[in-house]
Amino acid sequence: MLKVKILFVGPSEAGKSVLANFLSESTEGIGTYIPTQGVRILEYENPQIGGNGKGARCRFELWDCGGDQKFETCWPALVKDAHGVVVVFNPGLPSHVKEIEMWHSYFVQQQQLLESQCLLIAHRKPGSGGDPENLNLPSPLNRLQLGRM
Ligand SMILES: Nc1nc2c(ncn2[C@@H]2O[C@H](COP(=O)(O)OP(=O)(O)OP(=O)(O)O)[C@@H](O)[C@H]2O)c(=O)[nH]1
Ligand SMILES: [Mg+2]
Repeated sequence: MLKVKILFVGPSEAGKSVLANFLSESTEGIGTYIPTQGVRILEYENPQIGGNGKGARCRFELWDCGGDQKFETCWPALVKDAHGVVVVFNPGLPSHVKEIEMWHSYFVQQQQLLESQCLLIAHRKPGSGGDPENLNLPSPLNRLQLGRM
């Protein structure tokens, strides 16, 4: 079976755990903020991706990483053998927009991952400002695929 390791990284409180729970259909929903300590690994199987419907299956590991930089010593272990990196941030917070350069630099550029292996997600929480349509990201972030939610 095809195995895919995807990292969710980015600033604290960006919504990484909420998105990872949603994708893995975990029953944990939106609620009180519980900072991720180091990493949580969520697994799920998708029978459609990577196959022709004849039984080929894909097993995803979502590595939901804590955004606190005190976990930096764990980063080499987290990024090992990753196939893709999703950088989640809140476009309404200038500090987040600044911080994602660091996340991209360590988790993508320094690992020699391709730009096509990285996805930025501008995750706007209800009530927070910022217009994700008018994001002016500096190079090389402006060349990456950007998802808005
Ligand atoms: N209402 C609402 N709340 C959200 C949404 N996304 C995230 N939140 C809230 O924002 C807070 C932080 O979300 P998390 O997903 O835990 O943030 P995180 O990026 O995993 O943070 P760290 O683990 O510290 O890196 C939580 O209280 C969530 O419930 C959303 O789309 N809507
Ligand atoms: Mg988290």
